[in-house]
Amino acid sequence: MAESISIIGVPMDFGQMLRGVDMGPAALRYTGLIPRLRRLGHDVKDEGDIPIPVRDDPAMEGMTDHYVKEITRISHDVYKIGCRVMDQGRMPVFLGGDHAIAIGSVASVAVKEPVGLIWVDAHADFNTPRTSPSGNIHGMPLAVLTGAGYPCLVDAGHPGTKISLDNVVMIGQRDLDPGEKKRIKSSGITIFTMRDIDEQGISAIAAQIMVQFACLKRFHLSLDMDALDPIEAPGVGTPVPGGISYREAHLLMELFADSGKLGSMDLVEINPILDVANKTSKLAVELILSALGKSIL
Ligand code: B3U
Ligand code: MN
Ligand code: MN
Repeated sequence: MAESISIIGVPMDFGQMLRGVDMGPAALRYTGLIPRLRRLGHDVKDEGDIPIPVRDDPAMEGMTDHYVKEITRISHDVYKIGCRVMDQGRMPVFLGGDHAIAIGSVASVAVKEPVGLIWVDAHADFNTPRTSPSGNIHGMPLAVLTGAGYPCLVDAGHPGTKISLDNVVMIGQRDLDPGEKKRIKSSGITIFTMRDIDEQGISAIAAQIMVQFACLKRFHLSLDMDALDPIEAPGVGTPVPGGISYREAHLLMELFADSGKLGSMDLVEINPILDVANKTSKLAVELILSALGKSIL
């Protein structure tokens, strides 16, 4: 189905320590995301990039608190533009940036009605400041969205929890921190780790998710490119071996498209400096196209 899509670049790199992930939106545009979506028949509007301070700007000096204040402010900006796009009846596609951009993006798509959230990632991003070994905020957005962690981040956009734990599904995890594991187990959140993918297959998992989301009108896909195997997606800051294959990822996107319920998405964590001949951006664009209706036949 032809969609009205708005592309929102969020070149934010404050959620982790490596520079380069701020170039993600540029790499995705360079790879032809927008003309290729138009060729699929979609009406695409490019909202450009949200202004983000540069990290080596002298004004940023002394910010040693993992940039919590900056990320809070940027989350408000992401939230505002996401809300505007939703009010226009368009589908927002947020281009990161690191995964902390999801604090604002997911908040904006879940304002009017409950939505499902599918978190495709090698990690769970379910740390709080207490459980995080790194302190990096990109390891925390799913915790924040479900109401745990820094209060200023939990309250970004509008006060309080944005998504109920019952409406969240994680896929592709293979690198969890000890405290994060405990939080996952006690939360009862639905998680399909790499072991589950190996045992059950990606299509059986997609079918289970659609049963879980049967009462919801739409879902948001938050796709961290490190969910993929680093052989396919080397341009990420924290690669973890044993990831989702090229074919599994495409099938998952095609099944999401078939569901007719994909309402919005994030594509995050591409670091073009670490990439090999733009391989990760090329794959990311292909996956976005598959999620938005490109089919083999
Ligand atoms: N769980 C670790 C590592 C990590 C999370 N997200 C990414 N890496 N990309 C942490 O720092 O919280
Ligand atoms: Mn992530
Ligand atoms: Mn990750």
